[in-house]
Amino acid sequence: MASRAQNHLQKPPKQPPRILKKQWSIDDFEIGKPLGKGKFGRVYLAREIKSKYVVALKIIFKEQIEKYRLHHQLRRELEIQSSLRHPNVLRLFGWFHDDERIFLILEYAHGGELYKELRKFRTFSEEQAATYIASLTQALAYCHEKHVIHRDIKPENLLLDHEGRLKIGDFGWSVQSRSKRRTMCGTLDYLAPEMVENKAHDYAVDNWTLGVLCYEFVYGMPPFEAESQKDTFRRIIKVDLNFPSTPQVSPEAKNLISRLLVKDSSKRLALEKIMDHPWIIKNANPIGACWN
Ligand code: AK6
Repeated sequence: MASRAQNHLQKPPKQPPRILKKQWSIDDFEIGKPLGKGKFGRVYLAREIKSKYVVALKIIFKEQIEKYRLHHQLRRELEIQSSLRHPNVLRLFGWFHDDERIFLILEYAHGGELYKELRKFRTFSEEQAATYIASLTQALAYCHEKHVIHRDIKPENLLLDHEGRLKIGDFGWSVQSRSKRRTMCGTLDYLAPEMVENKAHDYAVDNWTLGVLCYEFVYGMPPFEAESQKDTFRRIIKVDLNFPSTPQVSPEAKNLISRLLVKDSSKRLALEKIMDHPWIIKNANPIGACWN
């Protein structure tokens, strides 16, 4: 008893919180099952041994980064991303490296990839679609405020947490998306006309992509899908938008889509206005989670 009282009187040793001091290493983690292959590396389920905290650990080979001379860009992007804190933006908790590899400590989204859900159910209900669009809108408004733009917000990059909340799980870097555009088919689908035409672009590219996603969530396919890249390109720059008669979609949803898929980027509905749109007000779950 006496010793405890004495301890109580002792000044606690001045020590910065563990999280700030900590230099992570691979030995701090137990590695689990692979979660997938991303650009420049693989992602594994992992657990920080001491705290038992479950994370996603992305392993990037330095050789790859050096080959594409991405070292400075990667560093800068990681600094920015680790400062982002939003319930709908996947967290980057930190990073460390050894001789050959760079490790990113990422938030683990237990619900997995949104596009798998979309493929499974083909379409989402308007309530679910509006909830995802509202979550995305808020995440993007936050990112724009922090001057982070051109997020690669196609369904493959959207994750769901254990409560069904949407998380933007990936980030579109200019270098990344340029190389992707050359090597991957179908990625044109989500790009704004000014981007496919290689013109100057700004925050409004994300508003276009919201329109594309909203369409895909309710119709089950992106609006400008075509046999070839060339045809998709043509349909995007013409804004060749049509609404099939099935599945049946409310006029309010079509209205929102039409106000986002506008060629003139300055005339696209602003993010704040999306949150006030009747379709969002009527359908979105304000908690931002969907329990099916
Ligand atoms: C997968 C899941 C979680 C997580 C904040 C690399 C880079 C050159 C990121 C990145 C930050 C940076 C990078 C990637 C991500 C992801 C899926 C998302 O690689 N940067 C090389 C330049 C830049 O996020 N994000 O990779 S990994 C995760 C799954 C699968 C199921 N549940 N939860």
